[in-house]
Amino acid sequence: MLSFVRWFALLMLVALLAACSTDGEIGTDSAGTDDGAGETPSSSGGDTADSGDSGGDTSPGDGDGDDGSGATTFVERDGFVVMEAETIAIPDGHEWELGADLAGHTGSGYYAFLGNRICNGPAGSPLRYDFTVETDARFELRMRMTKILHCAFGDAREDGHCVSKGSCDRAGAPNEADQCLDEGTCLRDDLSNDVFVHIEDTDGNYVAWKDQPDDTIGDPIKLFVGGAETDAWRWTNTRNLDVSHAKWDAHWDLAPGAYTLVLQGRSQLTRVDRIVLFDQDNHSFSGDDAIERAETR
Ligand SMILES: [Ca+2]
Repeated sequence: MLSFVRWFALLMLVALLAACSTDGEIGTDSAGTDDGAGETPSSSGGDTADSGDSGGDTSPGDGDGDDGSGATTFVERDGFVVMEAETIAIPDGHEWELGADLAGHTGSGYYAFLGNRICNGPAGSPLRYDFTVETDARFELRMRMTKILHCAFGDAREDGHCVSKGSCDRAGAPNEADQCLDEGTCLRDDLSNDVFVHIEDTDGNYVAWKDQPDDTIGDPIKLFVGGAETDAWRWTNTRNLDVSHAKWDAHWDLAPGAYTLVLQGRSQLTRVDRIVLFDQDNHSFSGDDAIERAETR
């Protein structure tokens, strides 16, 4: 009888240990799921348009995994990396479209951003341009873009432009004489002129630009195109990175190696034709030259 009690107790002990072991396995599986299948935040932004200049809900390095990169790597040739915006495919669901109607573009066309509002909005719809450099140098980023005229809702001055800044709500395009004729609308020529940019290394680490303020490292940064012209192609200038209206040179000190330029949308209907990075230690930039150069890939 005693023997039976001992045998029964041993059986219960084994059953108890087995139950404990099962609990442990469940815990491990749960933690693993959290690590491996976290939800990727939406890159197309929410309803936070008109927020700050360098904001955005798309952190560098959180690529959607379907970004279309990998097929094309651009290279440095004679100090220049030359890329047509439209060479990289637009990933599914990203808010860009190929255009070709505006004359004077290079390559087969340009990309226009369809997200956000005409004033601004959060970073989203990343396009990734892989490139390599072979020179240890300071590279300057230039992008060929356009501004676009809009009719916005608001009060017009005598010349038809908006009093103050008008609204960010688009009321359509002006007529051929660049006038907004509808009641309660006015002309704006300071919109649809910027994107977000940053550079990553091959591990997805953020590569800061020269003298970048510490509190902006990791952020997509606004790059705008200036000038008075609209609906005309124009290169960004050297000092067109913008952090809360402070301007910075678009200069990165790069060691030889592989990188990715990440371009994201900011204001709606901004158009990007061509992108150049050049070794500004040893070369100078001219807009005509940058148009005539062949793509480097
Ligand atoms: Ca182009």
